[in-house]
Amino acid sequence: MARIVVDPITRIEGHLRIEAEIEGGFIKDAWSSATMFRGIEKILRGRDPRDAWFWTQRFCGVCTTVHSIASVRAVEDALKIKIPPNAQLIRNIIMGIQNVQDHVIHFYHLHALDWVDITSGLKADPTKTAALAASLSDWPNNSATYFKAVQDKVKAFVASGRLGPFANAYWGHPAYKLPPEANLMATAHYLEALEWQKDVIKIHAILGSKNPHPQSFLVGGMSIPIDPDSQNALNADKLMEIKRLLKKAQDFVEKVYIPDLLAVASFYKEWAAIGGGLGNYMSYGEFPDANGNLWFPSGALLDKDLSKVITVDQGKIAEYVDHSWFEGAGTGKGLHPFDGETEVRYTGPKPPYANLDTNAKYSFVKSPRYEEKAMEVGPLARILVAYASGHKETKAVVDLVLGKLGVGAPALFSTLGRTAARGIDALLIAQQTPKWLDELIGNISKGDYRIHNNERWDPSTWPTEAKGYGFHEAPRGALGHWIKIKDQKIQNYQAVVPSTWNASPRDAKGQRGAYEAALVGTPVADANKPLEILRTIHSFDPCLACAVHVMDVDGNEVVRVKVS
Ligand code: NFE
Ligand code: MG
Repeated sequence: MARIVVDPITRIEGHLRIEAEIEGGFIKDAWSSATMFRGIEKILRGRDPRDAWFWTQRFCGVCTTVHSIASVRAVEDALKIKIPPNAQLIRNIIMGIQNVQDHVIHFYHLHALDWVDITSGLKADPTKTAALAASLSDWPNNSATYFKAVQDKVKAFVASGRLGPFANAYWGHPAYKLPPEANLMATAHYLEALEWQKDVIKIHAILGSKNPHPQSFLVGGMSIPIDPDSQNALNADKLMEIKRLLKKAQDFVEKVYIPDLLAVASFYKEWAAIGGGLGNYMSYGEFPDANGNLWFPSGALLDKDLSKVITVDQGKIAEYVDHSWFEGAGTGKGLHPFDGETEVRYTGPKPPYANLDTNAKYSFVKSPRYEEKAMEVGPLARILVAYASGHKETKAVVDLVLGKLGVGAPALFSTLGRTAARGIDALLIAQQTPKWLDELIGNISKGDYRIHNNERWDPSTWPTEAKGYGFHEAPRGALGHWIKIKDQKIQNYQAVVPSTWNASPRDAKGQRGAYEAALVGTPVADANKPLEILRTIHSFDPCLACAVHVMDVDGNEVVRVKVS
């Protein structure tokens, strides 16, 4: 049996190593390993809880805001702070555009090249490409001249021999199925999305002074003043600029991303039966209104059963370290995050090594479980939970997409389903975010400028001991921060992030994590070029920086695929 290693899997954030056993052209078993560590959870101990969001935000530079919102929510939960409606709406807008931008970047820049062969696009007929694009949407750039210009640009790039981001790919692989025109169209949109994403995220600069890592979060609300008469506050000009950028975001998702997604998916329908994996899904729900009611519902599904949505209880979450490079409790029995530990101890082989001992510890990611069950989190989980809960907007879009692809709901339990759900998520949020802006404008026009609740700002008003948790549906799924406060200081802080769930190694019972389970049964045409592994793993949009709350310290390893 061949054991192949992909390390690091390219186009992800952080270092992820996959080892897979292949037999008869299919993956028989797989192991997911995170190969780097930092440990911000420990750095937080003893600090002021009001500062925690600023530190946790640095877990990652990709989902840059998500660890700030989870953190301020955890502290607000612990200290029983209710934030003003305008702060809630501004948070929703910041998180909403973060999700939309992140999903578009994932589709075009981190995932598309698993499905799109750029080199094939060089052979496309620009006139036919324009006709194809025009049949899908009325996007203004659908002209033959435009596609010819893109083709010439990419040809010049290839001729220069400096391929940059396009260098490490399996061009010409038989698993690429798109006709040249579809490849050229997607390549053009890859380049357009680069420009688009830097523009729409200016909303973070307006509401948070910068991106990545907006600066205006605050326990109790936000620190951005609202004053229609001041140039230094959130005023009418700035609100109109946000409106314009939200429209730009929505237009691109509706007229480029979704049509491309449907066009690409229609050539890869066999992937609706590959990569399903665990079949257990969990979403924490997101986008609270002024009363804290969530727009996307929270819930969990087990064994692909859409008829029963389980209520999520954070008390049922525990992390195991049986196969993770940590010591202490959490072995054999999971630790609830309030009592979680981060005692790192690397016991793996010294690099360079051929294989990890996957019977022992083999990752810096812990294994979170819900009632001892491995769960998949992410846009697919979010959309399935919303769909199964009868969420009106989600149901309408999901049924539309399934209808256009001519497949039923079970097709969603797959690699293709994961990729489609991310687009559906982006569309739903892109259409909803302008409504939160309108609500905010409505509040301001009625004279409500409240943005921060400072009743508990002074630590002398706090109880001696308090604990709380903060949930957020990050682009990659269910994110939770747990905090224990003692004598006004952080006593313990634990984060269980989306990629921790999905990238987790085996637990005490030997149950696979979501990536591992999804790979089992995946066909691999050429073990030397395991494009199919990239497709399924990238469909989760892995972020290992988040998963172990780390940063790459050496950053000098290139793709290594080994067959033994
Ligand atoms: Ni670094 Fe993150 C998101 C979080 S994934 S990207 O979305 O939390 O683990
Ligand atoms: Mg953690």
